[in-house]
Amino acid sequence: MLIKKMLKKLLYIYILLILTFSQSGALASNSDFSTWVKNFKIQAVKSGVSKKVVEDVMSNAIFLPKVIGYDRFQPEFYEDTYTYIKKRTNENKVKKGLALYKKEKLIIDKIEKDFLIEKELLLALMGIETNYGKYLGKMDIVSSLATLSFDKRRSDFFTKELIILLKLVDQKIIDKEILFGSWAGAFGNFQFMPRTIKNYAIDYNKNTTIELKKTEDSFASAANYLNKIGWKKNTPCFVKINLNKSIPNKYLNSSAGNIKNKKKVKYFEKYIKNYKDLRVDKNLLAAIITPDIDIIPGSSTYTPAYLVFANYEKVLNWNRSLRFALAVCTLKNNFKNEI
Ligand SMILES: [Ca+2]
Repeated sequence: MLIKKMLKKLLYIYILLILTFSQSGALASNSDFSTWVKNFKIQAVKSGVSKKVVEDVMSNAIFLPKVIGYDRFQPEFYEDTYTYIKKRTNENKVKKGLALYKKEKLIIDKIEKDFLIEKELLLALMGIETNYGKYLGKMDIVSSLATLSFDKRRSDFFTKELIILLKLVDQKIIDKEILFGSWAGAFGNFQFMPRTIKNYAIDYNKNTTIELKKTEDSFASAANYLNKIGWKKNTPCFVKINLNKSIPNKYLNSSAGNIKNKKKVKYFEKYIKNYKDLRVDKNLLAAIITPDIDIIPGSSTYTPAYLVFANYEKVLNWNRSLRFALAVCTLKNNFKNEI
């Protein structure tokens, strides 16, 4: 425990250093950033955004050093699985979700039926993404996306997102005056990135605007997204397992990028101590994940371990983090016993 605390402290110091240096270096990099904006504007116009919208939206974009700090200090990178899940699925989270459900029952039940997505899953995603709309983020999304595009780590990804965002403004699908969200450019109750808005957001109540900060449109858009990417209602997401040490290493997944070596559950029987207690169809295709291996120094290789199914990978599609998907499905299960 002491080592864990020290490690956390070191990480905090590291992040403070990053913020200090990037802020003092901000003046020096300001001209670089302006050059980047200039080039980006040309690229955006070339990809079909009107010149007027490019100028309008990009004229106020600034470099935000703290966004780089957040990018380097995501809890997915340093919190162990047990801590991560516990923090996000506690009793209070369940209580708040139930209160929201009680208030919006009619519309949430209707959306569950229309899109074949469990209300418990929708509540869990909203609870974990924004604490039921409480933390929508106040960051200027254009500047966040511009900062992350200017930064080298995931420049291509964020540049594409920013261009999509400009197109959405250009097509009047999104109002540029309301572009405030998370440091990573995500927006609304369910933290949609621009590409997600473009592909899956819908005007469910047909009042001609997509309102991702309101219940009707945001729940329906999230349900539509899950339905389209292939979430299957009433099939499992994951189960916890106790592994035998005889399990070959190749079956242990610890990267959310590529879940490998899937087999039918029954294939893994000899490697799972609690196999007989698993209440899932033993013919389902599954993979094994051991999320703490690469992140927590000295973590035991075999715990915690989970069998994950097709639905789990759909949640990874939403947010590529092994812990995020485990937390979402855990909270969903916690609701299951209450609703
Ligand atoms: Ca609407």
